[in-house]
Amino acid sequence: MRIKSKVLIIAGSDSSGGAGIQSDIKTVSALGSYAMTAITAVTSQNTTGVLSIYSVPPSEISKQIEFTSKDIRPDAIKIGMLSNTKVINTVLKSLKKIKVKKIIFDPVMIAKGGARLINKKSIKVLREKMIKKVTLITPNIPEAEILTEEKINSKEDMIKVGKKLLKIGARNVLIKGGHLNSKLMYDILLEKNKISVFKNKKIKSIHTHGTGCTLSSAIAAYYSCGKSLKKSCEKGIKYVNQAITYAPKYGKGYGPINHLNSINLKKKFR
Ligand code: PXL
Repeated sequence: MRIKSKVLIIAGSDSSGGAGIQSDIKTVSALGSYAMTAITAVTSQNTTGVLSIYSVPPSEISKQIEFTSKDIRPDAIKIGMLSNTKVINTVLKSLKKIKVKKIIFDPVMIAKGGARLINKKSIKVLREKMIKKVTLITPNIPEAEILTEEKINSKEDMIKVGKKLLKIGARNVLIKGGHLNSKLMYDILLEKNKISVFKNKKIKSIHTHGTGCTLSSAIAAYYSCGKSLKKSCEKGIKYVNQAITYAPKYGKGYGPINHLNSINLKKKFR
């Protein structure tokens, strides 16, 4: 297979392999692109929860981003876990230097089991700085609520809050509807003058660890290849839905999804 594009992932490591940078690398690779990384934090966790978080020193984060990109220029960047204000400001500074245009930011806040992945002070910096510097933000409902200090109880509320995010500076917003109490899944993309609603059947499963990370990486991979933002979201959602459907059911808690679902191994490699 010819490699389609290059994606730099700036995110935290999940030792259990289902979320974080591990899921990002698998996703980008499974969709045919080349994955590079800048690790922002190292978490020790399994499917039942997060045991500990170690934040990588900011100077090491900027070196990973800048030194790597200077040699192999990313076509797009995916950003995940940024655990504190120093890390956020460091990443912003490096992004300014490397000048990559296509950036997908997943404003990661809380892990599936409830552990905080970002401190409270950082929310303000995300809201006032970070969301303005990226092409797309992909909050789930709780994250969108925290960023806007609004409540979301319906599809209409998702649109209202999405509009508010645009108003406070986000360029494009994909609000993921998985937390809404409804039979169908609504993921809503708000671009400048266009709203797209992606409607899908909700897949009942507890094996959904890392779905957010995976989706934003899939979007970054598609977008890096030249697909439109809307097409990238549509295809990214399909990829995640398949990955949930074929989850391997590992672990005693919220298990991983199947990132490799898109791959067909050649006979000689089986
Ligand atoms: O799903 C959000 C997320 C992001 N990054 C890391 C994580 C998780 C969830 O567990 O571990 C490193």
